[in-house]
Amino acid sequence: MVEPGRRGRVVALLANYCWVQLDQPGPDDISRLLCTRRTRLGKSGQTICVGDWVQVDGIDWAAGRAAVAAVEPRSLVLDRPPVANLSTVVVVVALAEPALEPLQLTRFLITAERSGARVELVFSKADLLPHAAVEQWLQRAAAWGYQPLAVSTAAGAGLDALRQRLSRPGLAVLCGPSGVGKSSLINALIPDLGLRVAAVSGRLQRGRHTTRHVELFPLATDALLADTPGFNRPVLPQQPAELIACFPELQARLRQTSCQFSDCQHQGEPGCAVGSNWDRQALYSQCLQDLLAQQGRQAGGARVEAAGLKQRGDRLEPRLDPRYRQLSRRGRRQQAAAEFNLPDPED
Ligand SMILES: Nc1nc2c(ncn2[C@@H]2O[C@H](COP(=O)(O)OP(=O)(O)OP(=O)(O)O)[C@@H](O)[C@H]2O)c(=O)[nH]1
Ligand SMILES: [Mg+2]
Ligand SMILES: [Zn+2]
Repeated sequence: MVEPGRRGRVVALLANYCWVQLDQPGPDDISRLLCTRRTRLGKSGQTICVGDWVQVDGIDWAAGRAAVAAVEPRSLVLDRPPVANLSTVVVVVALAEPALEPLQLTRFLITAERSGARVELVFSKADLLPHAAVEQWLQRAAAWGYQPLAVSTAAGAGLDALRQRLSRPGLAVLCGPSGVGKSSLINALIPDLGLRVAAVSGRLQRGRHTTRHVELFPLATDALLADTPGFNRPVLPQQPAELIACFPELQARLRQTSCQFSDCQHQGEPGCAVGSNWDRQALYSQCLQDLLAQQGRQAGGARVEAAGLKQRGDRLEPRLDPRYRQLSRRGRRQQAAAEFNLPDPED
């Protein structure tokens, strides 16, 4: 008998395989299959992402294997960490160890806002700061337009409130720097999971990139949590308008009084409705500068490339035919990291 195809969701991605959790369990209650992907899919350029809804066929129940035959259209997508069909991004930053960097936090919030998903903000390791300092951060972030939570897995604080927020149906993706306690939080919310965690190290108490893959875990009925590898520097959008859309407090001001300049970058220019007396104004300006610098580099790079040249340090060199180009050691490291879905070694 030919086993008909089944629908499921990609819950983890390895180099050439993925784990698919089936909508309906099969014989012997098998609900998870290790799947390759049909070459046809690869040829059509269709990628597979954790969170994807897929059709699998060629099921071998005894071996627990199958192949992904089709990927359903995605609703929301988060680029980094790569997750499809999410409903919430939970930005997690530690109040200490590693120290909270407001610019880094803002970059994570921008990434979260850009995804179009609901955004939650969690301050972890609340046990490491005095109560008043924790309160101060909560109030600051509330003024930005968030309803932040302070949690501590060490003291068991704030976990019930977090569980409640994340238990609604959908997929919530925890993202943030390495070492802030994302895996620890998921361990605290889902007993017996036993995800690997590791102590922060060094003078700056940085994380050690313990989690290496995105993986989905069930928290409640229809509610999934994604653990992801930490990274340090989320990318910015390409255009100032996109950046402006990622600051809720700026949006709130613009809803009250629209700015008289249609292409205003709201940097506190005279006559700008937004003004400059808002908490994240300097952070916003920094992001805007970084974005414009990145635009400049891209434009410069495109001009250099069009001339068949490449930038090497401060010199321009003829570009080699890709067939003859040897990857630098750093290039090889980055390629290996990309293949195995590891964090960018440059982070
Ligand atoms: N003091 C304190 N330490 C915590 C808390 N939560 C986690 N930690 C510690 O922080 C360290 C890093 O935790 P992880 O859960 O591995 O951090 P992560 O965010 O998953 O890190 P990556 O997987 O590298 O992205 C571990 O030593 C944890 O024990 C907390 O609430 N308080
Ligand atoms: Mg982790
Ligand atoms: Zn303005």
